[in-house]
Amino acid sequence: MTRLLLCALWTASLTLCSAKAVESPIPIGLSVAETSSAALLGQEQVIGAQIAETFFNAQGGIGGTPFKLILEDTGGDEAGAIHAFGLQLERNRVVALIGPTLSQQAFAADPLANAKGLMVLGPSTTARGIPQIGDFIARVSAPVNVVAPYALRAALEQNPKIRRVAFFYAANDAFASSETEVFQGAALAQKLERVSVQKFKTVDSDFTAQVRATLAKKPDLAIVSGLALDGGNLIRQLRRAGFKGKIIGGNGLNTTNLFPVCREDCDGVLIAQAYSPFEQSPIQTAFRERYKTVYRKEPPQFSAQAFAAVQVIVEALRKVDAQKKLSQWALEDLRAALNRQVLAGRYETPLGPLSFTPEGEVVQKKFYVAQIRMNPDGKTGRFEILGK
Ligand code: 1QQ
Repeated sequence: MTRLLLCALWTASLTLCSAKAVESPIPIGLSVAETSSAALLGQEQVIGAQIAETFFNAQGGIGGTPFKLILEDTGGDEAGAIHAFGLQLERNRVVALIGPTLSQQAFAADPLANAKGLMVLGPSTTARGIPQIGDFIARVSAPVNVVAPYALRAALEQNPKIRRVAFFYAANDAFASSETEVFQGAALAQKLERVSVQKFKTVDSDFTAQVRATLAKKPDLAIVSGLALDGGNLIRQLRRAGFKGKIIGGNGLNTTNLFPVCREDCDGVLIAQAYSPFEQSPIQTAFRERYKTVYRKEPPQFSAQAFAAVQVIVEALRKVDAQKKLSQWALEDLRAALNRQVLAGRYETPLGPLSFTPEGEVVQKKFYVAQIRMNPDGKTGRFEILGK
């Protein structure tokens, strides 16, 4: 409204009157899975991103101008992500886009944003090949090849006698397919025996056939690459069928929302982490305290990564704003400058110091492994970071 009025009075100003000028508050898109079973993961992302929104706006936003997260739900599939990304690009005119939750969605939706010069910063996409989608695609979520092997090492430390490994993966999911490749490669590198590889789908709920085939091979470690609902059900059925060995869960099981699914059978599952609530740094403490005040538990990795994604965009926007006030930029030019600035920066985040390769891959130093500890009620529990 204000801009239209100014345009009428001041038609000579090209940037102000361009339909493509940057709005205030500055719109940053957040498109993750707020609905569908992928929301077991996505809801934690919304929480982390909104904590960052309040925190950085209280510091003055971007050079005194507030920013606003614009949410468009992707649901859990490719079509939902494509639809949400379209709205962010054209209707919401966001300066950058954080999302989607799943790599499977990113491979479908990211190319649309990339083609229009809109940066997509992945808060949780970990499959091989995400930053390579295009020049405008980056992620704060360390990839499976870097993170997953930590869980295998932890399992072997806890039980050096492990020899026979069974793998399960959701073959309809890009992340799970990518993660199982990494787990299988890491196991073979450790001279372990791959006794079984079972496929399923993220929509499956009955794993009888896969569990039976696996148990026949007498593994002493099972590694599950899927999402929270299917993966949780699989673990429960594996334990109910009598499996006593160790279980590693992949990144798709990295949430306390798993607990109502596998219940007491979640106990003992090992999951690698790109975040620890116990690292000491001012920003990590600020994030952790704000999270704990509301949710009364330690923050999960997906919330921390979403916070970090917002932080990266905000700090890069502040740098761009210091060169020329954001209100003076045409939207297309700002989107391009922001992409360059994000990749050039270094950020002190709750995940530790982050930077990016020129391709948009995150550079992060420290990783952890958590073990699930269920309470005697069989419903509640926590992720215990090992060796903290
Ligand atoms: C991916 C992931 C998800 C399971 C995290 C939410 O790592 O799809 O890449």
